[in-house]
Amino acid sequence: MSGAAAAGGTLAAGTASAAVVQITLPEGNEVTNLGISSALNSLNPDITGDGTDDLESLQIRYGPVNQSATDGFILWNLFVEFSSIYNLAIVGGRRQNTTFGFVTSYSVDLTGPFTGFQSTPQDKVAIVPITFSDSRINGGIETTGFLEVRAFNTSLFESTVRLVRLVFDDASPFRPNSGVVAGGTNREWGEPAPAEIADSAVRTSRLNRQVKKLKKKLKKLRRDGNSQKAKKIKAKIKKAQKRLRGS
Ligand SMILES: [Ca+2]
Repeated sequence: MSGAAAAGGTLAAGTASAAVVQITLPEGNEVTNLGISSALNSLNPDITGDGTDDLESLQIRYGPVNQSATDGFILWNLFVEFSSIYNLAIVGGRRQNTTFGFVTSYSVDLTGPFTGFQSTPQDKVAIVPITFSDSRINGGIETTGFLEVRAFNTSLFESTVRLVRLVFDDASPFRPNSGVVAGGTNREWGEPAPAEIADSAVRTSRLNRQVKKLKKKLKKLRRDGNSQKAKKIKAKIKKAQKRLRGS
């Protein structure tokens, strides 16, 4: 990802947990303003994917705004608000100065008021605290997590705001107070933790060794004509193979 990373929300106190996970949002969950009079809006407010909207206060505004009454700047902007608590302005555009005409100027701001204009397109990512409920997450208790948002200028008149991922603690409804970084990656929700994967690998390896050993034993017993014992070993192999398929 190009552009500077900017933390959109401070990681305030919450409950520490090792169970921080993310839901990677499908590609194309974004809105782009097309010039000054329209927008291509594909923002999906159901970020958990259960069919119920999570961003109830989502507001999108676009078009020319009078940035400053005193110097006459006009800005083509895109403004997205995710909740009534955390207002995020994502702005891009070209300025027009009443005295000097058009000025090539870009700006993206994820945290509030404009921080300035640049001569090149801007690209920023931030994490925004949000609250949501989903019956599959924390038993349906209202959970606070972070929504990662990327905002970038696509041209002089167009900017995009893209929802990237939802990060939360799937063992606590409180927002994680560590382990979440704008532009970072967390374990995908629903996927086993590394410890579980390691456990599974150890179990598989042990069962494989067991099967190999039993097969060797079976071969010897058959050679020796001990069919009764061979039958028992064969059953053991079958059992281990069944466990292998399930591991
Ligand atoms: Ca949802």
